Amino acid sequence: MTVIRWILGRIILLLNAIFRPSQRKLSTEQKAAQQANASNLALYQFAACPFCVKVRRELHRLDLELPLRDAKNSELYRSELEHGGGRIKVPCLRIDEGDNSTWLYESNDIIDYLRGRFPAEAQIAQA
Ligand SMILES: N[C@@H](CCC(=O)N[C@@H](CS)C(=O)NCC(=O)O)C(=O)O
Repeated sequence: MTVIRWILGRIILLLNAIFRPSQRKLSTEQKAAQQANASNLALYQFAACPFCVKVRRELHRLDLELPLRDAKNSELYRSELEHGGGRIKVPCLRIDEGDNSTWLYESNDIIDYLRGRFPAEAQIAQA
């Protein structure tokens, strides 16, 4: 079962690398503004988890770079996820606001949140 899961994970990574989604075009200023706006976000994830791949593909589409925290291989990030979010399940988007953190689970909810926070129109308006 572990071997099958490993093989499936590699296939997912390979397909993801071959079929990259198209990326929106941001100017240097737009990209810098977007990155500054995203400075309180981090994605806890596993490299070969299909739901994490789905979220990373959305990040690519949005041309948004977030810290990717490997909760499978890093004891620190696994522990942060477990104690901060309440369970080890990925993907999970950590949203820091002051001393508080919101831990957003579910790939579809994360994608909806990112699309709402980084809409194309807002990028153009900031230009
Ligand atoms: N419905 C969830 C499914 C997430 C899910 O099942 N993630 C798996 C990895 S692919 C997980 O975290 N499993 C817990 C574990 O392996 O410890 C989503 O869309 O995010």
